[in-house]
Formats: sequence, C-alpha cells, structure tokens
Amino acid sequence: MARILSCIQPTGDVQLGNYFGAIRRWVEDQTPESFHGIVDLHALTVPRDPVEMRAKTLELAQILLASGLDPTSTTLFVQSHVHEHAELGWIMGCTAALGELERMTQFKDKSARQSGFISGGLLLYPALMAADILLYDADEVPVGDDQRQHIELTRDVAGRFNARYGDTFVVPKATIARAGARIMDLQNPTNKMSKSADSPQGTVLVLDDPKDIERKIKRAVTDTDNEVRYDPETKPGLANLLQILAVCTATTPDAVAGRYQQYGPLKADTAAALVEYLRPVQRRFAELESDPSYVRKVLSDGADKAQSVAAVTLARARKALGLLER
Ligand code: AQP
Repeated sequence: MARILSCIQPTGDVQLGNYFGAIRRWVEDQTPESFHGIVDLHALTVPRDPVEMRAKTLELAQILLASGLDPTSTTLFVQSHVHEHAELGWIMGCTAALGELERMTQFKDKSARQSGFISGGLLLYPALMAADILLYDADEVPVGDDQRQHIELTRDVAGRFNARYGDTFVVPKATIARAGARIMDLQNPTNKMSKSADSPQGTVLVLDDPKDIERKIKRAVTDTDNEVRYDPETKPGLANLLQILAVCTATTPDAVAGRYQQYGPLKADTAAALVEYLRPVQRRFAELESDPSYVRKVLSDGADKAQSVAAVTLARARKALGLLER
C-alpha cells in the first residue's frame, strides 16, 4: 500500500481548485497510509492576523472532515504541532541550492505580486515542503498541477541528500489528476483559481452559498464564437467550465463537450451540478462547526500519530548528518 502525504495551507477560504485538485482525491484514495497536514507554518510567509490564523486552521480541519476524510483511517494533523517539520525544513534549506529556490515559479509569481516586504520564508517555502513530504517516507503526493515543480524539487533534494549522506529518504512522486488538476479563475481563465487571489467573482468557495455559486458560474468569462469544444489553449474559460462539469459528473471534459451546442445550457448545468456536488460537504460542515471539541481531539490524536512517524525519519536524518546525540 503506497504511503500518501499531501497538505494544504490555512491561508483563506478553501476554493474549488483546492477541492478538485487535492481534497477530493485525498478522500477517494484514503487508507491507513494516508497523512494530510494543515500546513500553518507555510501560511506565515506573509504576515497574518493571529485571530484569523487560529480560526482558519480550525475551519480548514472542519472542511477536510466534512469532505469525508475519516480520522480512523487517515492521519490529519497541524504542521506546527509536529516540530520535526521545522527542524527538517532547516536541513532541507541547507540541501537545496539558492538558484533552485529562486527558479520556483510560485516564488517568482508571489514575490512579484507583493509590494514592499518579501519574507525569506517565501523563498524557503519549497524546502519546508520537501521536509513535510520526506518526514513521512511518502511514495505519492496527490497535488494540483501548480505544485508539480515543488515536488520535482523535493525529489532533487532527497536524491542529493541520499547521495551525500547515504540512503535516508524515500524519493516521492507527484500524482496529478486527469481532470480538475488546474481549475482556473472564472473571471481570468488564464490564471489558476487561488485562495489568495483578489478575485471574489472568479473564485468559487467550497462553502459558498448556492446562489453565489450559480451567479459566479453563469457570469464566467468564456469567448465569443459560441462553439462548444474542449480546447484549453484557445478557449480557456470554456475548458474550465467543461472541467468543472466533468469532475462533478465523473466523466471527461471531451465527453461533456459533446453534449452541448451552446454556452448557456452548459453554464446552467455546470452551476446546478456544482451546487449538488458541494451540498453534502456544506451540510456536514455545518454539523461539525457546532462541535469544535471533536475537531480539536482529531487534530491532537493526528499530531501524536504523525509525530511517531516523523520523529523516526528525523532521527535517521540526524544520524546520517552526524549531528551529535544528547
Ligand atoms: N486552481 C487549482 N486547481 C487545482 N488544484 C489546486 N490547488 C490549489 N489551487 C488549485 C491544490 O490545492 C492544494 C492545496 O494548496 P495550498 O493551500 O497548499 O496552496 P496553493 O497551491 O498555493 O493554493 P492556493 O489556493 O493558490 O493558495 P494560496 O492562495 O494561499 O497560495 C495543492 O495540492 C494545490 O496543488
């Protein structure tokens, strides 16, 4: 059974891309070998409001459980509860080259978008992410397409460490879904949908009211030739809607495209399908919201389980590096 590790940041409201690219796959593929972290330390690459940080961390755990993660099988934990992440993160920062980190697309995009202060953490983020993955001897990392480059870096630093200090880490591979791996912003369909993008009308939130979901889908930017065809290059807005409907109806974008002649009915059906798709998650979320102590207990148990694995891997890395034991 493959060991699976994948994480998500409590950086805002969970959007449809997070759900399609990552969360739904965590749920579908979960086994006792699945580890999923809420990576709060990653969220600190930009200054955060502390009150919101706590609230968003708890809310994200509730969304993950409402989505169907089963804590009797999957290990769900908060990254900062397992100190081994920060420690191996430093070691990985010393294993990655500066040039490698500077080449990361996400670093270039996010640093270009930020005016003024850019934290050192934004550059080091992929080193901490490598640590997140390697601590759990993960074979597979189910992520959206935007994370492909970070997983490649993880593979490179794991290989480099193993070559320098002896076989220590499992070299993982990214697993990317065929549909839903890159959901685009509905208003700017050449940009990926993102929690932190300032595009409220282009971003569908998992907890959005059905009326808002309908409105956002119906106003999604498409093109003017009104020919229904799956072509992400020349028709990115339409391709995005076809992807969304394909995931909701468990088929492929091409198959969905074959059923429509006009954009209007396609948009109406996509909105309706998405509302139904998210309805059970929203219902379970409302139930869990009223019981925060249950969620806190899940996270506490999850941290214990995660740490029992992470500590063994970190000890192996420390030994390989020759760090003196106490
Ligand atoms: N648009 C997307 N389509 C498909 N998958 C996506 N993911 C993110 N956006 C899309 C996947 O969601 C998982 C968790 O992402 P994250 O929270 O770690 O950060 P991110 O990739 O940077 O996602 P966001 O929403 O854009 O967050 P912010 O705005 O905080 O940077 C990952 O597996 C990711 O691939």
